[in-house]
Amino acid sequence: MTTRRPPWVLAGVLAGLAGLATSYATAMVLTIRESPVVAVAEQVIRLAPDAVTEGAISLLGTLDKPALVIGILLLLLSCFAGAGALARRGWWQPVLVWVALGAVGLAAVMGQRGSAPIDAAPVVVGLLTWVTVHSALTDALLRARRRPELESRERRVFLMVAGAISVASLGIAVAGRFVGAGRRHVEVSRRLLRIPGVTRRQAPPATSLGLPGVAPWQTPNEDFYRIDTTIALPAIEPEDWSLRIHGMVERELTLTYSELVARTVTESWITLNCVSNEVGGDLVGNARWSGVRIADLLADLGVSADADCVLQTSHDGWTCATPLEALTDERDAMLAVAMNGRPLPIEHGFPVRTIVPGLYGYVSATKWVVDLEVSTFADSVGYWTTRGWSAEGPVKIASRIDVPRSGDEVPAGEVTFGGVAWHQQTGIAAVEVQVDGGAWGRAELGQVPSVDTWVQWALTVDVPEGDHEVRVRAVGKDGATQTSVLRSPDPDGSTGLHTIEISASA
Ligand SMILES: Nc1nc2c(c(=O)[nH]1)N[C@H]1C(S)=C(S)[C@@H](COP(=O)(O)O)O[C@H]1N2
Ligand SMILES: [Mo]
Repeated sequence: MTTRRPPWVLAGVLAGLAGLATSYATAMVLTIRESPVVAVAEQVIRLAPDAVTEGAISLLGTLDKPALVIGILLLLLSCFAGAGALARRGWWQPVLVWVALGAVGLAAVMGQRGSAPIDAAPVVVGLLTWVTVHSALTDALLRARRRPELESRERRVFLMVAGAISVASLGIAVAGRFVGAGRRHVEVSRRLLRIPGVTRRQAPPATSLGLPGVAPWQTPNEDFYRIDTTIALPAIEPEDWSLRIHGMVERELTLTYSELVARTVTESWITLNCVSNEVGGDLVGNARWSGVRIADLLADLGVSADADCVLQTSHDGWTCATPLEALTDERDAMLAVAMNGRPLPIEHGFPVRTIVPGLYGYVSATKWVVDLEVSTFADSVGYWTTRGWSAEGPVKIASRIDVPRSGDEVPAGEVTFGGVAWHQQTGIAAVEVQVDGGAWGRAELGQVPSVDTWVQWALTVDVPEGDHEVRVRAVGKDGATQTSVLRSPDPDGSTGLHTIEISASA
């Protein structure tokens, strides 16, 4: 056994399969994605030249994708076996194989559209399992090599451990599939859902300035930023969802999903942003939200005159306290059921979330919302307000330069700068750009349907050769100019002007 190769190869293969099993189980339980192996297959399809994909399709018909996955699995098996064989020469020998496969896996999962940090978990868990099991098994083999007199005992140990690992891996993979089945089923329900009153496609009622590199006015769902405190996304079937509205009201109300969508559905373009966004950051997006106005719901319930907030609770236990006024005034604060014409993506709160124009998400935009308690700020604290963030979170005026990027080299002469600016509930009157502390130039603005969305801006400036510092500021429709005072996001949103450095060459 000590000199023969097969046990080493077997150890490598079993360890790799154990890693595949935990990786698959992690993907099923924690994400709404397929396993990393499928992610790699998708990247291969994406990166392969069209001729190759077309050739594969004509050769294999609709079997091209399963065939690709099987091919990747066979390649993985040979890597596992190779790592095992390498370990015979020294425990560190397989390290390169681990690093290489880990890197490919991570690149594939993080390169998926709309990937989130959690999508790395299956690769990390799988890799750790592989390395740990591999080391445990090859350890037994190394011991047998050192003590030939114990060989038959070590072999028994090896075989027992190997058998146990095989059974455990299979169990983990099956259990993962089982636990994740709920979320997968919700994803199917979501795709099949048609909500009356939700327009599938609608041209953005805004003019795009058409400057490449500037954030598109409408943020696609897959590119919309994501903030959540939960690890496993809530999986809620629409028919299992209900919302209780209670507290300081004369009449309580419990709404089912079908009762909710039977009401009048309002559609509104609203820019949502996160209080944690740094100056120039991208925790902001603009979408068309469809839902039921909260003001209309509350109007029938007899809200007490002493109430000043609504404590919102999500299915995952997240909470926030929202000013009652923002939920009852003219703005389109809503229980949203669709985003850009599609049922809410699970990660954005399916089946129902709150959207309140003009407030940061942490005090208003409850995903997977299940409970609204009319109350007072004196009696309510939300998740983030117990962690040092301010109780009130009105959105601050902000502007961002998207092109050129900081650090870019541009040809000297006419340079077109462009980006976005927002001040929900107030609106943007002007955007101004300044080069090297000179005079502020007024940018052209795109047309927008309301004060609740961001505005694209563009300005062409003559830039001489050399290094330059460029800043942007917005002026609100209330006449107030964005402050240049730099403040960190904590406790109620960052301030300061987005500044980039570029160098212009002849
Ligand atoms: N249930 C739940 N809702 C939540 C959060 C959360 O962590 N859990 N994060 C909030 C924060 S801080 C923001 S900025 C927005 C982000 O919404 P998005 O992930 O759809 O962009 O959701 C809000 N709603
Ligand atoms: Mo946020």
